[in-house]
Parts: sequence; C-alpha cells; structure tokens
Amino acid sequence: MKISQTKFVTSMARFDPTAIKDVPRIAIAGRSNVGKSSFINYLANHNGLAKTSSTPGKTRLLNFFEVNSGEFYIVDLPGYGFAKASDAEKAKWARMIDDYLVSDQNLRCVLVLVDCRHEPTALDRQMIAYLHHNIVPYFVVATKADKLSKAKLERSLAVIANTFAMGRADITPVSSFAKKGADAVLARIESILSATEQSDGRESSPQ
Ligand SMILES: Nc1nc2c(ncn2[C@@H]2O[C@H](COP(=O)(O)OP(=O)(O)OP(=O)(O)O)[C@@H](O)[C@H]2O)c(=O)[nH]1
Ligand SMILES: [Mg+2]
Repeated sequence: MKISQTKFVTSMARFDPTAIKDVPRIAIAGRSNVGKSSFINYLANHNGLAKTSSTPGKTRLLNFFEVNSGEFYIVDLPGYGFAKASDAEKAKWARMIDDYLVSDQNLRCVLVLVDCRHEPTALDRQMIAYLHHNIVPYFVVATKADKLSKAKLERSLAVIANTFAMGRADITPVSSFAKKGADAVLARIESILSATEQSDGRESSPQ
C-alpha cells in the first residue's frame, strides 16, 4: 500500500461518527511522547500533518486524518501516562480514549506504539489487555529505533515481546527520524483492511 494523499479532517473531544466519513479507521495509541504524531507524519510522508512536540502531552483530542481521499482514516489519540497532567486530566483523557476505542464501529486496528528503549509500562500492558478484552485487533510498533544499535535494538525488542507475551515477529520496529519501518506497517494495515473488506460479504454475495 502507498499513501498518496492525506488531510486533516477534524478534532473531537467526544467521538461523533456523524461528523466524519463512514470509512475504516486505524488508530495510533501509546504513551505520551512515544512518537505517535511523528509516526503519522512519517507514514503519510507529510511533515506537519499531525502536530508533534518534544514536550509530552501535545495531542489532547482525537484527531482524524483522511488517507487516499477516503480509503481509510488514521486517528491520532492523546498519549496516556503524561506524568505532569493532573489526575482529573489523566482520567479525562483515559475516558476519551476508552470511549473512542469501544464506540467506533469502523475501527479496524489499533497500532500500540512503545519506545524501543524502554520496557513497556503498566499502562502499556493495560492498553493491550483492554484491546484484547474488547476484541479490538491491534499490533505493536516499537518507535525511535534510530536510538539503538542493531544488537541493542534486537535485545530490546525481545524484552518488549516477552512483556506482552508475544513473538518478536509481532513487534515492528520503526524510526520516523531515519524513515524506517513504514513499509512493514503499511503492509500490515493493507492486509487488515482487505481482510475486513472480504468478511463484510456485501459485494461477494450472489444477487
Ligand atoms: N530519535 C527519535 N525521536 C523521535 C522519533 N519520533 C519522534 N521523536 C521525538 O519524540 C518526541 C515526541 O514526539 P511526538 O510525535 O510529538 O509524540 P506523541 O506520542 O505524539 O506525543 P503526545 O502527543 O504528547 O502523546 C519529539 O521530541 C520527537 O521529535 C524517532 O523516530 N526518533
Ligand atoms: Mg501526539
């Protein structure tokens, strides 16, 4: 798959499907500052599409980006675990994310981003457990791979896989700075989108 066109559609504090097109959605979740918005810009090859910042807590709403004139949307979620936020703010963002994840009927997959340098936190494990429990398909993407040597990266990916009780092949390393890993992620997104298209069955049923 190639992303040839992207545009920002809207931001929402509360998910409202009537405000956007009825197309599949791929959401990007992860701890604050893990590199979600940078990764969206890299995937889309569109700098400045999603707002990024070296200060955690930049994305505070659900942000919807349209890809390839409505083929699907990418949803940039607020980060979780932003240490400096008040408890009330943290609770508000957690609710915003949880409500979105369970109420979007068009959500096809969540990419859970973790920093390749760190062992996943309790919140990362909770996110995976939450997706699992709610039967939302997901896969794990390890960001900032440029920060580690090849050998260290492999060791770190093994730790991350182990923490999530997954295989190493289930974790896709990426670097938005070095522009690595987008092809692997886009191939996974493509296969998820085509699998859900087929299971829809409306077009293939005999008339
Ligand atoms: N070395 C390196 N740094 C990165 C990479 N991607 C993002 N960063 C840096 O990580 C910081 C956070 O990036 P964002 O993309 O804003 O992170 P976010 O997950 O959207 O953060 P919130 O919106 O606050 O949840 C910024 O300082 C980026 O420059 C990468 O591939 N490599
Ligand atoms: Mg962000």
